[in-house]
Amino acid sequence: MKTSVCIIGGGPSGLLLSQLLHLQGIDTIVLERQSREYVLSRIRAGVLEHGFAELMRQAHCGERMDREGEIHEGFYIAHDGKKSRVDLYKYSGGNSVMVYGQTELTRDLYEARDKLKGKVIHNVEDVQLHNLKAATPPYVTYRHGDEVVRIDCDYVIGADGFHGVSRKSIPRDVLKEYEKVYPFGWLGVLSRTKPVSPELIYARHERGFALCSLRSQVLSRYYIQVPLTDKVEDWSDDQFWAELKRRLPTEVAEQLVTGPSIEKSIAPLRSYVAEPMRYGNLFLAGDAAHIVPPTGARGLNSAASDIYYLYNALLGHYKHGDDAGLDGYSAKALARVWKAQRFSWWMTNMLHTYPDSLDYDKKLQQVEWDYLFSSDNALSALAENYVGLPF
Ligand code: RFL
Ligand code: PHB
Repeated sequence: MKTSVCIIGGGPSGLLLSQLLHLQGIDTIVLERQSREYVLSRIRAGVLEHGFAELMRQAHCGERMDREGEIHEGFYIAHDGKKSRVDLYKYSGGNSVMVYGQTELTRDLYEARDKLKGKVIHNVEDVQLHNLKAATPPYVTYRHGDEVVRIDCDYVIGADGFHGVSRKSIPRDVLKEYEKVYPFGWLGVLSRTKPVSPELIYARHERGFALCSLRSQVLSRYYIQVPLTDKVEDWSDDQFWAELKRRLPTEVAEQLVTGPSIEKSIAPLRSYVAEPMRYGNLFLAGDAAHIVPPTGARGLNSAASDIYYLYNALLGHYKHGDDAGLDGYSAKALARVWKAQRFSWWMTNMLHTYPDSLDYDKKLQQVEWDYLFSSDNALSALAENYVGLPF
């Protein structure tokens, strides 16, 4: 087989890039290790930056998002038994975020790819990247049952998530990795219940962080901070709801509608960046190159900004014979990625309880609140990062 751009990974990054390029007449093949059903069963992000929502529209995938997604102009931070609102609209100069689940967004991207007869190949095994830095063009091989298939291409895009093969294809002495592992995870529950609040609540509590989020007015998503040693089986639904209530202000806890969980999982928290994001004709995008703890809702949004840069760089190459975008991709993407890292680290530190924190650290956390809610400038810094820095 032959294509212009071979994309490894059929998650949101890979699908969005393939859809945008297809609309410009640039041929792609997407290779996905899992089945479509599996990809669509993963419950992940819920908050999209306004710039990402715009990119979905540009990809002709925004119709259902605009109909069913919710525009949020603020969220709450709860601490010391009370909650304070962050007015995103006011403090970001008129911007907002879109609350729309990653599962739905991925479904929309798959449907759009089907409509245009885009080539997305599922259940591929043993993907290998070849000739990434050779004088001859690169190619990708994979196994489908007993058959080994070869795809010749101009460029390979590694959009295969944190555990993918693309980043691992870059020699160790070329790649510089930056990593921080947090000593806790998030236990998440999805339930068919009315959300406790129309806007998200990020709650700091000495027992640990909690988050009240939502997917719609009938579908709630809640998280609590748990030790890394906890297993999902350790937490019955009743135990989860009881612990969540303990960490919320009383007026919120009293309003909480509980019900059976329809999904329950634990995600460890990690910050990670791989540099550079280009190796020869391989370009990394999204979770394949960087991970943030979910506290600042930046992960999927950072993936989207990579795709924005990559899409424009590939357009430059194919439409105008101009490689400046491709040559500058890694530096440009990383500059924004590191800002998202900083913001996610700051939100995580501000809101979580650390097992070994000093009294000194606790005092600093306390003064962080006092400062945040007493300074318009501090609120503006929070708001402009949360709605998304410009691409
Ligand atoms: P994905 O979604 O991991 O997709 C990669 C795809 O590549 C496939 N793959 C391979 N395919 C072929 N060959 C191989 N060798 C392969 N290896 C892997 C995988 O099967 C998969 O389908 O990466 P992508 O597309 O870069 O998207 C990134 C986002 O998924 C991620 O950043 C977000 O989910 C992070 N995140 C959040 N981001 C936000 O912007 N806002 C949020 O509110 C938010 N909440 C979250 C989150 C992540 C969470 N978890 C579970 C880590 C909440 C949680 C709990
Ligand atoms: C979610 O709804 O899954 C969600 C929302 C905001 C976050 C993280 C996760 O910061």
